[in-house]
Amino acid sequence: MLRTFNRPHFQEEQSHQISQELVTIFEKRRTIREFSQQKPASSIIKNAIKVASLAPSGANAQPWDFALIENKALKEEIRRLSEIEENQFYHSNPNEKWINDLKHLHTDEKKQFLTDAPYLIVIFYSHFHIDENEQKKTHYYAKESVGLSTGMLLSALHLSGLNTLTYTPKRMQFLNQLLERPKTQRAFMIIATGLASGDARVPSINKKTIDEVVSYYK
Ligand code: IYR
Repeated sequence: MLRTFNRPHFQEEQSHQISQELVTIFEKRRTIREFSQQKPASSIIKNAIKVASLAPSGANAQPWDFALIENKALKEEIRRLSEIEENQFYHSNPNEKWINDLKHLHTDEKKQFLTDAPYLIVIFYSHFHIDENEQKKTHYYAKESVGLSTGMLLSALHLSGLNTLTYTPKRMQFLNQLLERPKTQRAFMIIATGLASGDARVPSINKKTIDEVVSYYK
């Protein structure tokens, strides 16, 4: 069924001003690896997840599922299992080129942020679900959809004043066992969030300019 869309009022001047402010705000977003112990209210994280859950998705299947983790023992276990994965990654010959490409980011197999950050959000997605009539329902474009949702989550957290780290150990199956997720769910990403520590450092990297990323067809 279709219904009328309540079109928001568009005022070009205001729209332009907001778009300009967003550029300034998002230019300040950085991936943070050093977190303070200070814990923002969980309501902020929950609201950001609510925003993420409003993302568009293939056939509106909403193929995402979020695990919001504050539990200390669970974070320690995620860190322990991630560091096992990372030890293999950083000390394996076939990954030499990849590791070399990461040098400027100063990452290594130690993942202290997984225990320092007050919150870890694990985003899962699935390619199908079984509905109430035992019918298999496909989630079209599940990975694209969960990518959109994750982008909205990062944006919502950033606009709420929180810092984030996107983390993807090469193999994430251990998260299924640990978080008691069905086999149909796949871990997409771990987001560590909270506030950067006062002395947090970030790599000196540049983003491409607008003209490097857009071609105009007028
Ligand atoms: N998962 C590893 C390696 C790593 C991979 C990419 I691509 C990065 O942008 C950064 C790190 C790690 O987190 O150390």
